[in-house]
Amino acid sequence: MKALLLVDIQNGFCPGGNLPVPHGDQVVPVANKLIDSGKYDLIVASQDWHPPGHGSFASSHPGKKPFEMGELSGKPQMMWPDHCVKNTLDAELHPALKSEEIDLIQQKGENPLVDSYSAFRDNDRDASTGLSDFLEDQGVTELDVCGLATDYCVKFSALDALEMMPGIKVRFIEDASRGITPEGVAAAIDEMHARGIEIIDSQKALTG
Ligand code: VGL
Ligand code: ZN
Repeated sequence: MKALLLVDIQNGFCPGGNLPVPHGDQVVPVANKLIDSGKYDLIVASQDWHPPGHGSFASSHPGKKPFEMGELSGKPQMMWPDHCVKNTLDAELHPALKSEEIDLIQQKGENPLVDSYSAFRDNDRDASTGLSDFLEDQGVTELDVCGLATDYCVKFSALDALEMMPGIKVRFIEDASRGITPEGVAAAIDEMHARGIEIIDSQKALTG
């Protein structure tokens, strides 16, 4: 069983959103091609889904500005702009994404006291979302991962997939992903590659 994981392709991470990833919307047509390809038995998407006043928001920490480091529950935490507040337009999947074809939407980031970059578990590696159990129950042995943002949620999701589902083959689809900073993207790709994730482009995913 082969699955596609579309990470956080939400308005909030696209131009015009509250935490825009440069050219984030450019992943949408590529993701749609992958969705329509017939190559995947299962398509899942993650959705960053924060309560108002989430502890990862700079606005929840007096004196802190977005993109500074701060602390959350005693641990270092990047201070983000308010983003992807649940039940707002910012948190909705991009309207052009073919979401009718998505089999499961995994929400994450609801606990105000811990951030959750990965679709599989929170940043403390404590609470599992249940996505790894779901994929294992479905018999998934190959997982292609792409979306937003390469240097945060995509990277942590891909690494957790590898770690939490022993034996699974994980590939990262580079041109179906965008990151927050170029240095962050380069480091994320190096780290994924070093851990055994194959770095591919969508052409390979569609044909190979
Ligand atoms: C993300 C920062 C904060 C992401 C989510 O989807 O990469 N980044 N929340
Ligand atoms: Zn978030």
